[in-house]
Amino acid sequence: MKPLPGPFRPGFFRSPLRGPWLTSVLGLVLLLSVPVMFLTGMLSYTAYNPRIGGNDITPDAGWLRLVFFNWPTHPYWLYRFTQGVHVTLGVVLVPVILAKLWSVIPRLFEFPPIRSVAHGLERISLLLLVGGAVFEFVTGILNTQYWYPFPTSFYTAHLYGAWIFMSAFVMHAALKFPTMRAALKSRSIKQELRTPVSQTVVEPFLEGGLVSPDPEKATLSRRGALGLVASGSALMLITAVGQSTGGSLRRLAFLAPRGQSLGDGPNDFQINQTAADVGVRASDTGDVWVLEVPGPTPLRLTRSELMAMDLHTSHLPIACVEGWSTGTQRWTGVRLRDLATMAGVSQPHTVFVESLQRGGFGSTTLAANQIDHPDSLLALQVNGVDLSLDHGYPARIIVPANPGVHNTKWVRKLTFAPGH
Ligand SMILES: Nc1nc2c(c(=O)[nH]1)N[C@H]1C(S)=C(S)[C@@H](COP(=O)(O)O)O[C@H]1N2
Ligand SMILES: [Mo]
Repeated sequence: MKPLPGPFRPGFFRSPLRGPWLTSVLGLVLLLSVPVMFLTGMLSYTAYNPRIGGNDITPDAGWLRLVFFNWPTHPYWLYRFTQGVHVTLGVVLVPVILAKLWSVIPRLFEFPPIRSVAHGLERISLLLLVGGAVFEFVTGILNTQYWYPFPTSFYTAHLYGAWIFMSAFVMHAALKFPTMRAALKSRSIKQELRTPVSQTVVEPFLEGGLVSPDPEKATLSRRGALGLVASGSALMLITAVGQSTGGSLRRLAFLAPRGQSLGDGPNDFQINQTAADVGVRASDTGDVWVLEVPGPTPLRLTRSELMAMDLHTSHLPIACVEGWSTGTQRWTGVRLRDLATMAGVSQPHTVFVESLQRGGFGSTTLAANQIDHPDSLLALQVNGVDLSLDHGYPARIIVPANPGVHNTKWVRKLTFAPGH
């Protein structure tokens, strides 16, 4: 028989580091972190409160959204935290995923590709595992970079992809757990982290295993390989995390498109979409603007009438689904619950918020707990001055723990639905 071509030939991949131990160390990191990605990702769907109004961004997904409760308003930094973890951890795991794929690449070229029914099923599950992982990381990172080259809704694609990835992940983890345990016990990590390249030897060869039948001499120790992955992840961490945490790390967040500071003025913090981006004209926000609040006592309030009302100040961040946060700003405005009372709606069930912007993110529905919170405002000012047009002048929503996208800018109408 002719020898198999290229990578299909056993012995084509010759790294002496490749073997069950290294794969298992990387596998353990993913075993601990991928469930955190899944949990924080699912919480993001809950945070949109899809059960009320038109908030559902993944219609038809049914129970796949795993939404069991309305999103809380305490602690006020909740969404900043869960979404910051989701996006930052996602970026930090990229080097680990790449290393894990490198460590098992000979498997891709197994020959014959399918040896039995059981082997065929295992190969399909690996296709879903690797395909699912690559799909989730690629779509997630493209989304944080505001680049949408995919034909369908990001939210729907990322949600369905997550289920495919997680199903294959759970199966893979269960099947490989004994192998991983045995491999991790086969050498001590402490010892391995002390072994220089000159003493780095290949793991015992097993027919059909990951170890090369024809290994080269080591040019890198396992310590070096793990160090390379860890430094890659550390680099990703420091160039991403500042977009959520703020502080001095923010200046380093150069991988984050909305991450870095924009200046020191009261309105100088991140803007997601400017008024011009979404077609809101300054002329619609001047003297012609009134806030409409239908109800038993319908209200039509000018901006100066709103400014003359009982004003309240809240210290809250805006936290976007893309992972960045503006940090805490000082917002001043009228409490949503006061507006409901004035319009004659007691204990409102929801409020439908409409913006001068038609379509896009121009409307949202807030839940009863969000309306009731004393820090939930129709904000008129930020950091002691009027909102800038790009931050939502004449008035915008700000609610504790709310995903940024539901803090609607350029509000023109609030419709409170009576409770039961
Ligand atoms: N009307 C309207 N409101 C909006 C948006 C929008 O596009 N249109 N963007 C939302 C999103 S996605 C975020 S993260 C926040 C950002 O607020 P900022 O631009 O003031 O930082 O505004 C929200 N409010
Ligand atoms: Mo956002």
